[in-house]
Amino acid sequence: MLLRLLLLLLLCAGPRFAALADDGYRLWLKYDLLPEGSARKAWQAQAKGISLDNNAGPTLQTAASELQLGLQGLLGRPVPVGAPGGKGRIRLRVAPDATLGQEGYRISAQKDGIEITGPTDAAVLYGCFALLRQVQTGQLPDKLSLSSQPRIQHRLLNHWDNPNGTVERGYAGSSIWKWQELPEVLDPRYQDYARANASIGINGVVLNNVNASARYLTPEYLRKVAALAGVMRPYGIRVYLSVFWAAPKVIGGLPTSDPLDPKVKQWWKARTDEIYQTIPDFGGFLVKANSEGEPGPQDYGRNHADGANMLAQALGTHDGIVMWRAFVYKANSKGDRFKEAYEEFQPLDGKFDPKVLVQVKNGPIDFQAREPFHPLFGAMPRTPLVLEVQLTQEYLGFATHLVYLGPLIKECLDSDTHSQGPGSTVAKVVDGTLEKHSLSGIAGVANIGSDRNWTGHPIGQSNWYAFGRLAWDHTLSSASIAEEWTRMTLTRQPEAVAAVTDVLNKSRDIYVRYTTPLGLHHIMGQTLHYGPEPWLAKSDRPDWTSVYYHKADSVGLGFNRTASGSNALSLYAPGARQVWSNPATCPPSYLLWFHHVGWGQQLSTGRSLWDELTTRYYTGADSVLWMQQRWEQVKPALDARLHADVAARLRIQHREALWWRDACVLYFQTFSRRPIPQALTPPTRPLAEIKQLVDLYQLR
Ligand code: BDP
Repeated sequence: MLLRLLLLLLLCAGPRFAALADDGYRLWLKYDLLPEGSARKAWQAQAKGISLDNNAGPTLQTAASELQLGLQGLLGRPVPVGAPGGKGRIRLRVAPDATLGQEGYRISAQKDGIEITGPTDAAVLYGCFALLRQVQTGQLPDKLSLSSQPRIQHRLLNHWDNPNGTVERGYAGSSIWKWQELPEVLDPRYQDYARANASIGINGVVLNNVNASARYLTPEYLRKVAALAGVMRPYGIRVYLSVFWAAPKVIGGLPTSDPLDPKVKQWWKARTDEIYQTIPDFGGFLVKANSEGEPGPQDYGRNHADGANMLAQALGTHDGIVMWRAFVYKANSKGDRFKEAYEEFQPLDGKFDPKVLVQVKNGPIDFQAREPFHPLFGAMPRTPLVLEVQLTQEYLGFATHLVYLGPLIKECLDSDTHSQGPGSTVAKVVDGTLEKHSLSGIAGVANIGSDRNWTGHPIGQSNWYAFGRLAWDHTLSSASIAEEWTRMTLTRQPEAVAAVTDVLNKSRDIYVRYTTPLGLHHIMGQTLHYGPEPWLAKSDRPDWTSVYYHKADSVGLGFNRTASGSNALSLYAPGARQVWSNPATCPPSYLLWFHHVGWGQQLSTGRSLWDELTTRYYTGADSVLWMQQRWEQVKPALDARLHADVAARLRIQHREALWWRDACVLYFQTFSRRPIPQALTPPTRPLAEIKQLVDLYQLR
């Protein structure tokens, strides 16, 4: 009796993520006991055990143990693995199925139990996590019939982690990779990281920063990378490396890194062969070249295709890919940074090796809170394009502002490039269906660090989650993902689920309102990219200033990208261009991206530009108070510690929303010379005082 009680206690205490009450470590894989009731009973009857083939490989065994772990926690009972079939058992079976691709799964209720099948071990693993999701979100097992396959082939996290443990633009502690301890010490966290990724379908991880160190290609580091690959492998995850273009010079002792030099080619070929000897399922390379001071093929008069193709040839018959980033721009005060990646890459369409994908950020500038979709989408039909989004909130308030990114990612995926007529969405470009590519990919710049809760802001976890779910299936709605995540991670209480998802769904628009309404962009604090600095006029490069982007003057505000301005609009297909080209019909949220609008100009909202701008700054900041109130309402339904943590961060968020509001309203007022609309209370502090705040943050 005592033993049984102990066992039950252990099961209910939760699975492998042994943790304090709720410190966020368990992410969405919490598996706390379901409340007593019909759902728990029904699942208990269906999940008396798990059976699988005797000769199951590591991934299938992992699938079974993950399913066991989850079900035992959720159902509060032992769920043995491996016992023979029988009624009420869950069967895992690998079986060919041409309709499911490589990674798709099918879950079906059979007469004697549930069956999870798929053409590969990884597919069954995804099916197990999908079944757990059903149980966690309160679905019932009867008439269970589910099947799903990923729409995008390579679903990757990009870590911007450095060998010394720092994370570029990381706000959740230091890197989770402990290079100095590898390969001997395998922090248990690596496995927990792998399971979290597998649970949402992420199948690849670029371990290191795009501003890469050459040392990752040394034998010493490859052994460390191999150790991590060993942890990821049973979870269907392959590892990739960002490479430093000048590695042949820096660690190879060659006089050049020219991609057409035979010795350089040979060097990369030898390195690549060595990598595959150490890591047979290595995924491939990510490259940032000739961008922001990084070396690249242009240093030798070659172009991006020359560089990418040389690496693709080095991969040879190995099963790997090259992801070559299109994030490039030169400092040219007269030009428009918006157009630069397009101008460099579009002419190279059709010139890349079949193993190369070009990786393009969601928007043309740099991960701003709202950007129009990047004009390269739809403009390179002969090249598979990887969509890169940023989960770490570099320009979105770090780990202090609550911003759920589902709507941002979705907005980009759903954008219509019109490249092949209406309906040519970014999603269809990226998943390869529009332009008939068999290779496809999507990448999220990770927001993960060594903080106990992984993401610093507890709600940041939802961005990791949403990225994975959308990478798997971009037709899911961001709202349904927010709800699913909330139920799995925070609470099962229906009103609280509704309130939290309401906050999540509106949070991105609120952030845009109090920082960069109406299509303003890149007016944040220099270098650190935190807080407002719209007055920034001097920097190492003109396109790192704010005035370059907002162009405020006595006439109005905004960047004229029409034919009378930089003409960046001409990069879009006519259908897409049309939406934005007329200031009278351009959606207000994109207005200042494309037009210099007079302060007194009446907008479609009925207000003048100045009144609309100020109103949005004010309502944005006020909406943070609304978020706080909504958050207060859910207090009884949430873990107290987690609730308090988010509440405290919301207080910072409100203070800083006021900072943004006052800074921008007062600064732009020096150009508009108009009064703050009567319904709003003017800021009480002078602009000079606010400017000092920025200095404080930037530690200058
Ligand atoms: C910018 C970041 C910089 C990155 C760069 C990139 O500020 O740290 O290295 O993007 O994506 O947003 O390469």
